[in-house]
Amino acid sequence: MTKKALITGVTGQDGSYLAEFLLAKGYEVHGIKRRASLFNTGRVDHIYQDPHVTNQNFKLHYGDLSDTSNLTRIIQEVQPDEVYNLGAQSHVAVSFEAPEYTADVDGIGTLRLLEAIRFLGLEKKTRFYQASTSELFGLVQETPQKETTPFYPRSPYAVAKMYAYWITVNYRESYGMYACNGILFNHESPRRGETFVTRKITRGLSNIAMGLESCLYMGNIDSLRDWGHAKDYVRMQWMMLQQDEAVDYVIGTGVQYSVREFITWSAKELGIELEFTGEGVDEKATVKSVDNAISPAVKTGDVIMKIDPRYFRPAEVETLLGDPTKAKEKLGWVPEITAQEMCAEMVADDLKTAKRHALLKEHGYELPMALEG
Ligand code: NDP
Ligand code: GDR
Repeated sequence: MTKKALITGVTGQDGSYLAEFLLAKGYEVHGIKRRASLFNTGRVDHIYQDPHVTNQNFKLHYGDLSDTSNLTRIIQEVQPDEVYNLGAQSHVAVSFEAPEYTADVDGIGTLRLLEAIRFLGLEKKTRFYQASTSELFGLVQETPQKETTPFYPRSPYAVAKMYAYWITVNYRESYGMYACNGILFNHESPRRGETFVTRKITRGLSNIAMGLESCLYMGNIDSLRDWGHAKDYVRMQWMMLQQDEAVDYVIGTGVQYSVREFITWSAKELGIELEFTGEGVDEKATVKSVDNAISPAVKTGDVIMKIDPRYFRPAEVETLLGDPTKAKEKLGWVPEITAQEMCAEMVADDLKTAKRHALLKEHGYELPMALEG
């Protein structure tokens, strides 16, 4: 029997990689996409199947995590073996701007899915994966963080995800559902949203290399993160639903770097050596040397990174470092791609786009250059 999976957030970074992964495993994959005034399926367009010409095994449904009846109807229609709840307002800084919406979608949205599964009598059939997060650890109580580390959320996003975490545990314990949390540390890729820090850096510096922008404005570059590759992490999401019993796992690499280091690596990939001077809001990065074959628009002495306090958060998570020992020992999961390899892949991809845009600009076409972070 072909297994059926339903993915919320299929148009996002993880959703797109997970859909590819499950299709390759022979699943029939259903995804929930939001109605938007512009196309928002860029990350899954390459796996789109025209219902008029194929026997579809990848199907998209309009829906929203804020809409109970919609979610219930989709689950009833699909009768999924596995539900992956990846949909969320996933930007921590934005959650301070839209706390109520974030609570509704990220917190109550999870309850809506679990309740739909229960209401439809699918609690013994449908396995449930919840996209939990290292942000739960927030103001860290122990380093490195593992499954037993106490939570201390520091943003409306993290507080909403904490509700989602516990309601998932509660439905497992109350109704015997196979429901589990992957507590995932930051993971990135060329498909990462443009306003998350890694992609903001790789895209911004690539644009600077090609003369499309002149300076990257950053927030707290002292921040420390445990960065992995999204491809490694979606494999683990699937593995977590294939066990004899539902168990929560921390997924990280066990290695930590600063945002400043990520800037340094990205610049190096572009043939640029940087010097950081100044402190706090006065810190800046100046070009010490440059290989103009890679970055034709950059000169020695250019200041290409400055701090802009508007990117500081009302409450910051300064440091996160995962201890994935349990996942390694019990599931045999190990990340295959290092943060540096991932950074190189992201820069290569963004540089390709920047070159294309530079060519368009040279020929008189206007480009949208929004760089909010
Ligand atoms: P993205 O922001 O790339 O994707 C989020 C997805 O959720 C998008 O498809 C988005 O749709 C969808 N979405 C947003 N709001 C709603 C809504 N109201 N109803 C239905 N769908 C909605 O996130 P990632 O792929 O990076 O992350 C996947 C999940 O994992 C998220 O829940 C995130 O919070 C969590 N997580 C992510 C980590 C990371 O480092 N990437 C680490 C730990 C947890 P649209 O495309 O239309 O915007
Ligand atoms: P995070 O990711 O908040 O950890 O949440 P993000 O990449 O946004 O920030 C990481 C760290 O970098 C600092 N930072 C900046 N961040 C952004 N976005 N823009 C900037 O200009 C900037 N300058 C410095 C931040 O302050 C922060 O400390 C991500 C999301 O994917 C969540 O959904 C997920 O749950 C967690 O990772 C694990």
